[in-house]
Amino acid sequence: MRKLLIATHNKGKLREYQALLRGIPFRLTSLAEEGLEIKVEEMGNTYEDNAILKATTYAKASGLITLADDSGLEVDALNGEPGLRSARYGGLTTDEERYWLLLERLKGVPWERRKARFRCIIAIASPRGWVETFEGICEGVITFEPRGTSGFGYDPVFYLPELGCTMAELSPEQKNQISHRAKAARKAKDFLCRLI
Ligand code: ITT
Repeated sequence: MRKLLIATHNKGKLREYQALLRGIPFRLTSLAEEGLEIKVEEMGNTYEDNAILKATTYAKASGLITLADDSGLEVDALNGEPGLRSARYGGLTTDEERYWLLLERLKGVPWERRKARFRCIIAIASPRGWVETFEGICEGVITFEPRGTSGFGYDPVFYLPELGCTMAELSPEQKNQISHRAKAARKAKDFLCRLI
């Protein structure tokens, strides 16, 4: 079976793709498994630019069809921040520090002005040069304090009004039904199935 490289250094993302892409006609492999140590600097001005940059760089380096995602959290009251900078918000190193910084910056902002969305752009690139992108969005509200221990990143502070809980209070299976990444992955999965 052909291999598909999931090009991410984020363990949470990798875990989710292993579940989200179950059943595709590819065997999934990772940067660690392929011994790829190169780092890609995310210099683009859009999620799409960065996703394409990551997917094409690792496709060339590995010779494999490669999937990368660029994703982030956009908070309306902060004019879309942390956005593209979600992974390095405030120059802080842990997920926990970053979501506390976000809560701090939203201090005094009432519930009705705490709307936010997760956005995910998947890019799939081949070493031969083609590349395709797929988008998924998930709407929510930033809580006043963290709740839940599942998932990763900003999940503990991202409240889903229709479900009445945070993303971190969902099981991995439930998150993989409704998340931004799940929506983008559904489209990517259709594409990968048609590719063979
Ligand atoms: P790679 O570039 O190696 O894939 P990364 O973590 O640097 O890993 P991004 O540049 O795409 O990835 O940054 C995405 C950040 O957005 C991520 O680090 C989280 O802080 C946040 N994020 C993305 N998806 C999320 C999710 O499903 N739940 C919570 N936070 C998420």
